[in-house]
Amino acid sequence: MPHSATTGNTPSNHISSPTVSVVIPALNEERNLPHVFAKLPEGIDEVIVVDGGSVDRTVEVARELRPDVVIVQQTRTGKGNALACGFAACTGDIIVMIDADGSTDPAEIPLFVEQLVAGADFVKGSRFSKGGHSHDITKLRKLGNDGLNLVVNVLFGTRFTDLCYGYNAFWRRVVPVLDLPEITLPRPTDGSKLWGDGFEIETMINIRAAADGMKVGEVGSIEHERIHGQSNLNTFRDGFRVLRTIFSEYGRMRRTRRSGARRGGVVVHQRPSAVTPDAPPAPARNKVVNRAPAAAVNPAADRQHVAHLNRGLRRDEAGTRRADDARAVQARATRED
Ligand SMILES: Nc1nc2c(ncn2[C@@H]2O[C@H](COP(=O)(O)OP(=O)(O)OP(=O)(O)O)[C@@H](O)[C@H]2O)c(=O)[nH]1
Ligand SMILES: [Mg+2]
Repeated sequence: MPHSATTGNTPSNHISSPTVSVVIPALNEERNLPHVFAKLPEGIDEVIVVDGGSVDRTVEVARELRPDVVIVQQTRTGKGNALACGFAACTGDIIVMIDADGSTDPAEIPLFVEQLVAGADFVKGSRFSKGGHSHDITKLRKLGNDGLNLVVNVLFGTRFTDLCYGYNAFWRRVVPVLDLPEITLPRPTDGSKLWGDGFEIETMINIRAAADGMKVGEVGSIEHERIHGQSNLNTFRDGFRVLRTIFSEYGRMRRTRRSGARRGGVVVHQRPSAVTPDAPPAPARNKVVNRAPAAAVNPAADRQHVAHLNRGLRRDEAGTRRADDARAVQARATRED
């Protein structure tokens, strides 16, 4: 994955009718895909299903549901690697990442797109901000999520309300800034995962977006229970990986600042929610998300949504990310314990 493209730190995104790619990592989700695809809003330009070597009919079902679906086979294992492979295959202006298990509602995509069009670089779904809710999270995981969230907010000065939720959307030009593990690196022969290939990916992406000075917004999102099948996530093992990710990202941020790659302070002040009281009711959300008439998005109102978002780096600051930083990240791609 190239690391030299421009960052997402822009004062405004200047695209009112962006094309939208949806990336869906899937591991044995044949029974859930029909529910997910049925709720995709009209006007999505590209649907990319990243298969993790499913042993069921995930790939066939995806093709039956949507003949124009792009199927990507991931290069290693884990959700993180699946997402990196999916991002690399995207051609849309905007990338939305959702799950294949029915827990994330594709009908919410327009809310994310509207915030991006209004000027955000990166928009995070949140189950715990206004308009959000989870029908799925257990008390233990909520406790863990709250604790991890607090650690991040203290260390990075952010105001995330839901660190470990994987429903995000961002401009495609943000991808290189995320510095995800190179998809062409070989799969470890001992069966372990490269750092960033597992469920820590969501935390890594969220922190890097904020620490890089992007304008980060949050959208209230309702998480549903997985419809069929079992979770691939292990609360303690993956919770520990997330904690490790937080500290490793903190070190990364400090190294980057020391190296002078960024002159400004860390830019990290999100409001709990970017959803306003006059946000459209649920049925109205299911509208065309791209190539919408200009009137579908109220620029003035949406500016207010993002006015509170963290300050983006100036373009010249953003352009100073160094190649050696990218190499350092690769060098740190350590193996799973
Ligand atoms: N391609 C691919 N997809 C994966 C892999 N692991 C998980 N996924 C997909 O990633 C999404 C989220 O995985 P889940 O197992 O539901 O984990 P989760 O949503 O984080 O956790 P729960 O809240 O317990 O469901 C689903 O669409 C999975 O099919 C993987 O190794 N490869
Ligand atoms: Mg799930």
